[in-house]
Amino acid sequence: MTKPKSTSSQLINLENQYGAHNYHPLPVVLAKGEGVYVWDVEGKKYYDFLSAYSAVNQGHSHPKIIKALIEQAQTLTLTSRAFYNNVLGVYEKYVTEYFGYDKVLPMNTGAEAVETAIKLTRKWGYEVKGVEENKAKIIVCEGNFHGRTTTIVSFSSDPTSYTNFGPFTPGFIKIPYNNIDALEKALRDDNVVGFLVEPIQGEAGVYVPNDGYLEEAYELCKAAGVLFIADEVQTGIARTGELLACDYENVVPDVLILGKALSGGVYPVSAVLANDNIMNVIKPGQHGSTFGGNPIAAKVAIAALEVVKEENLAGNAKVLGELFRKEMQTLVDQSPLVQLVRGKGLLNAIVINDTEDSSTAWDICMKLRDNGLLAKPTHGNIIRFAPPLVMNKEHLLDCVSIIKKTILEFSK
Ligand code: IF1
Repeated sequence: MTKPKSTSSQLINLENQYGAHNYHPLPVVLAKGEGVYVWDVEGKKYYDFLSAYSAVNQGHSHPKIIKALIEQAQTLTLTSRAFYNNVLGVYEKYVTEYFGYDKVLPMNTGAEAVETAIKLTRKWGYEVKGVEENKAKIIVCEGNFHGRTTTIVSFSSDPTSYTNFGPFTPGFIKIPYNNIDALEKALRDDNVVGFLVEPIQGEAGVYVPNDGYLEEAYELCKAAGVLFIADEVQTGIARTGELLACDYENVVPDVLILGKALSGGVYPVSAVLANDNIMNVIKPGQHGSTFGGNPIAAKVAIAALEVVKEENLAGNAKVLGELFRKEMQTLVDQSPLVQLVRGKGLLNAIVINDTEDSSTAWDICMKLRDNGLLAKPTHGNIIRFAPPLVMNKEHLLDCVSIIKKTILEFSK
């Protein structure tokens, strides 16, 4: 007699009892994913409108990426970097040519890649720019989200991210996002070695900066001899309608940080890309990680990046994103609940007309779940909408009608 399948509530109880309570998930228990769809343990089907925070841009369990994963897993999973292997160099050539850089330093998670970029920039500051040792500073923006390590939360402006995790790492200057004057002032400090910025602030609520902000910031950094470090972990890999969000302003970051959809959500893969004059400050034994650049990660990332091009995911995200925002704008016009819609490509958000601490956004997401669409609020009253980029127009319009129906029928 086969064991009866666990129910959603039984599985939720397991996580509550045995798992750290470091998340507050929407109460839905997923058991299967394919393309734009996910299914819960009871077999109910949903549109995934979060894409694991833009990690499954290529859709859940994309067959080409899964095939690469299985084949490499059956061959050679991990060598460590103590030895060479027959996959890493091939991947390094592929990914550096794909994004137009001399070199890549492969890591696993986005936060590791951000930490790598910070260490690389500091070391460049001391050994190339000539800043006095331990005096290097990196400019960051209010409202940033770059991961959850102790150093990264040291420069967070979100108390939920940093409270009681001190003492904090020094050497960071916080300025307002999307404010060129503030950046220009901060760059007057000769100890500044880098400016770390999200081209669109995801977690802060999909804040799209003014047109030209990235380009002006880049030019100011260049004039000040400061590295422009773009965190494209969430905005990269075609999410915003271009391969990179920086492409909208022809900004080529000195240091490019990638993660999430670099693997199509199949395996933890992240990367830092830079040219030789920067990357060559790292010498053998000075940085690395057990799994960084492992054969599975390398093969999976090649497949994931091939899918982006073969299926024109950036072009699709651009067209469907414009359609989505146009449709959401009609909702803004019709419903007092929705203040505005903003975003680029298929990274969008609606701002709910209620106080930051209200449960309205959450309650709406619960109704969206009941109506077959999964999304989750970011801060307070902002709901992020980020479906897989393999979505087609029919899927999108179906999702638009679910969102409209849910919002127009919603009552507190
Ligand atoms: C969580 C947020 C999104 C990122 C950017 C680096 C990282 C992230 C721009 C670190 C990660 C994830 C982390 C995840 C939820 C999600 C998130 F809500 F936390 F802020 F997407 F907005 N740079 N973002 O967005 O990458 O180490 O996670 O691989 O921690 O809850 P990671």
